[in-house]
Parts: sequence; structure tokens; C-alpha cells
Amino acid sequence: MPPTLSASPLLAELQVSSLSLFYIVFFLQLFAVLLLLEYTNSQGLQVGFYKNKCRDLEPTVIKTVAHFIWRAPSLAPSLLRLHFHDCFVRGCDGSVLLNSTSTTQAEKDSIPNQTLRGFQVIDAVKAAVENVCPGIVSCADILALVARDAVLLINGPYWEVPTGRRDGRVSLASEALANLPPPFFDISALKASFNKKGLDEKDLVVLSGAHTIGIGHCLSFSSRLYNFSGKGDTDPSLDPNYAIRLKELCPPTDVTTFVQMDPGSSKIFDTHYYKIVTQRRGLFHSDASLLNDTVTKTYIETQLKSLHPSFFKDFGVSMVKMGNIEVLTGSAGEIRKNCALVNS
Ligand code: HEM
Ligand SMILES: *[C@@H]1O[C@H](CO)[C@@H](O)[C@H](O)[C@H]1NC(C)=O
Ligand SMILES: *[C@@H]1O[C@H](CO)[C@@H](O)[C@H](O)[C@H]1NC(C)=O
Ligand SMILES: *[C@@H]1O[C@H](CO)[C@@H](O)[C@H](O)[C@H]1NC(C)=O
Ligand SMILES: CC(=O)N[C@H]1CO[C@H](CO)[C@@H](O)[C@@H]1O
Repeated sequence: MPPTLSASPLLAELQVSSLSLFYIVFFLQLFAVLLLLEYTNSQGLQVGFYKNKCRDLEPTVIKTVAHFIWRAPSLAPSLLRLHFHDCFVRGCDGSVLLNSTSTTQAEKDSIPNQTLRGFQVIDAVKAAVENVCPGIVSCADILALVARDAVLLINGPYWEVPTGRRDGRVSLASEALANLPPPFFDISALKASFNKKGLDEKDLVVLSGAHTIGIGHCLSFSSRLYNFSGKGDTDPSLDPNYAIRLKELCPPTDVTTFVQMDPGSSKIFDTHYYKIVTQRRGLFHSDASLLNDTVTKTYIETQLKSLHPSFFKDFGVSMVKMGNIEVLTGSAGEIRKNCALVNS
């Protein structure tokens, strides 16, 4: 017998055992991954987090928000925007609510936040919630619930809000400037900004749909009207007739005037914003740039063509994703007593 023949069964056996070893290692790894998933899930947010700790939380929140919105519906967009500005800076940790201190300038006092409104609503909700369950509910969770209820109260979509966020202790104006996408961004900068927060192009086009409600100040888009590229010109992506109208409303140095983002429909949560975007009448360059990408453009066209647009359902899904950005959970952070101040 040639030695090679006697060696081959051994070789076969070796191969079998290395194959089973491969499977053992494979399943061990799979098991480890599953364990890790289980662990991160239990560390994550959950719908009904306060079920046993603060049963009346959600009714208390919506009652207080309704009290404000029925008297001043224009607060609804502002309250939705607060949650976005919270989540994009240091995650959804309530940092947008903190006041500046003698040593640090907070997010509130940064350029993108100059036009934020509705802090008094958050304070009132926090007070009402502290009244029914003191020291239990974070300001970050209140922002997420208020954003949902604000949209619902103007007949927008409803979605379930996972909770369990904890409040951060840091708020820096410089981080707001670095993390919030400005209105002059083009599509690649917007995609990069959202990707950095774990959000994709669909989330970008869906969440931009929030601009179906609310207003924008002249200063947020006047660079499109005057001297767009340093030649005294107007942004070519803006409908020229609409540009003329906007110039009438917004003289070059106007800092107080504001206009509806979705004129005529700016109090109604619907797909009309997508319509004005296709008409080249989106208020910001960032709105216009949604036509410069296949995924975002196709989404917009599909919503407008469809008899039953998926926008409402999609909006809830993307809001939950946004609400998950870099959250503090477990024993991280704190439950603030006053949303404007870290606990002492
Ligand atoms: C895609 C990147 C985005 C950019 C560049 C952007 C930019 C802006 C700007 C410049 C304003 C006007 C502020 C003013 O002049 O008063 C505004 C308003 C608003 N934004 Fe956005 N935004 C973006 C995404 C979002 C998202 C993700 C949401 C929420 C899900 C949102 C909700 C709103 C709302 C509701 C208003 C109206 C606020 C009011 O009426 O007080 N935006 N946005
Ligand atoms: C936070 O700042 C606002 C505006 O300056 C002020 O009205 C409010 O009283 C401050 N809140 C606290 C708790 O200091
Ligand atoms: C337009 O921008 C250019 C380049 O930044 C600048 O030199 C020029 O003075 C600006 N014109 C006006 C009217 O502001
Ligand atoms: C869309 O892309 C074109 C070609 O690159 C560019 O000239 C235009 O400024 C872009 N529009 C927006 C709104 O970003
Ligand atoms: C709502 C709010 O706090 N706005 C502030 C934004 O920042 C400017 C300074 O850049 C403050 O003057 C505003 O009060």
C-alpha cells in the first residue's frame, strides 16, 4: 500500500473534525450575537416603559399639550422641531432644553436654535407629570411624547413612542452648530448628516416631510434670494416667480418676518409639502435638493401619485428611529427635576 492511501482516511477524519469544529465555533458566535442583541434590546427603549411606574403619563402629556395647541395651533410645528433638534445633538437626551450657565453657552443659544419655540409647553408638561409621578419621567421622553402628541392633535399620524430615555447633563452651542443640518445643505451633505445619526435617505425624505407644517424666517432662506453665488443672483433651483414673491416679503436684511413653509396648507399635516417641492417652491435649498437624488425623488413622486400614500405610516417609523439616536438608558444620565437645569 502506498503511504498516501493510509494517510487519506486520516486526512478525511481531520477534515470532518475541522468541519464540525467550524460549526461549533459558528454556533457559539451566533449564540454570542443573539445574547448581545438581547442585552442591547433590554438596554434600549421600549413602548410602555413607564407602565408600572407612571400609569397616567401619556394621558397627562396629551391633555397638557392639547391645552396649548387648541389655543395656539402654530405651536405644533415648533414642538415637533424641538425633538429633532434634541436628537441630532448628543442624542435624544433633553440637552436642547438646558439653559446656558455662567461658563457654557447651551444649544438653546446657538444660531440654529434662535427660532426654537415652545419651551413653556415642555415646562408645563413636566410640571403636570411631576405632579402625578415625581422624579420618574425624563425630559428627553417628554420631548418625544410631546412631538408625537403635537402632530396627532393637528390630525397628523399617530405612532407609539418607545420610552426609557435619561437626561444628559451637557449642552453646548458649538455642538448644535456642528450637528444640525443648515438649510443651505445640498443632498450629499444632508445624506451625510443623517447617516451620521444612523438615518438613511428614506428617513431624510420622510422626516423632511415635517416641513408640511410651520414657518421659516426670512433669514433662513434669504441667501437663496439675494447674491446666491456671489453674483447678485437667485438660487436657480427656486421657481423664479416664487422668488419674486419671497423677495417682496423678505427685504435683504429682514430678521423678523416669517413665511409658511407649505403656503396655504402649513397648518395641515399632509403630503402637500412634497407637491410644492416638485413645483420648485420648497422654501429651503435643502428642500429643493430632495429632487437631486433618485431615492428621495422617487419617494416624493410615489407619494404624490398614490391614492393611499404611505407618508403617515412612514413618518411614525422614521420618528421612532430618530427618537433612538444615541439615547442614554439604564443608569446613565439622570431624571432632571427641572428641564432647563441639570440636577445639583
Ligand atoms: C433635513 C434637514 C432639515 C433642515 C435643513 C431643516 C431646516 C429648517 C429650518 C431652517 C427651519 C426654519 C426655522 C426658522 O427660520 O424659523 C425649519 C423649520 C421646521 N423644521 Fe426643519 N429642517 C430639517 C429637518 C427637519 C426634521 C427632521 C424635522 C422634524 C421631524 C423638522 C421639522 C421642522 C418644523 C416642524 C419646522 C417649523 C417650525 C415652526 O414653525 O416653528 N425639520 N427647519
Ligand atoms: C432658563 O432661561 C429662560 C430664558 O432665559 C428663563 O426664562 C428661565 O427662567 C430659565 N430657567 C431656569 C430654571 O433657570
Ligand atoms: C455678493 O457676494 C460677493 C461675493 O461674496 C460680494 O463681493 C458682493 O459684495 C456681494 N454683493 C452684495 C450686494 O451683497
Ligand atoms: C442639483 O444638482 C445640480 C447638478 O449637480 C446642481 O447644479 C444643483 O445646484 C443641485 N440642486 C440643489 C437644490 O442642490
Ligand atoms: C429660544 C432660544 O433660546 N433662543 C436663543 C437662541 O440663541 C440666541 C443667541 O444666539 C438667543 O438670543 C436666543 O434667546
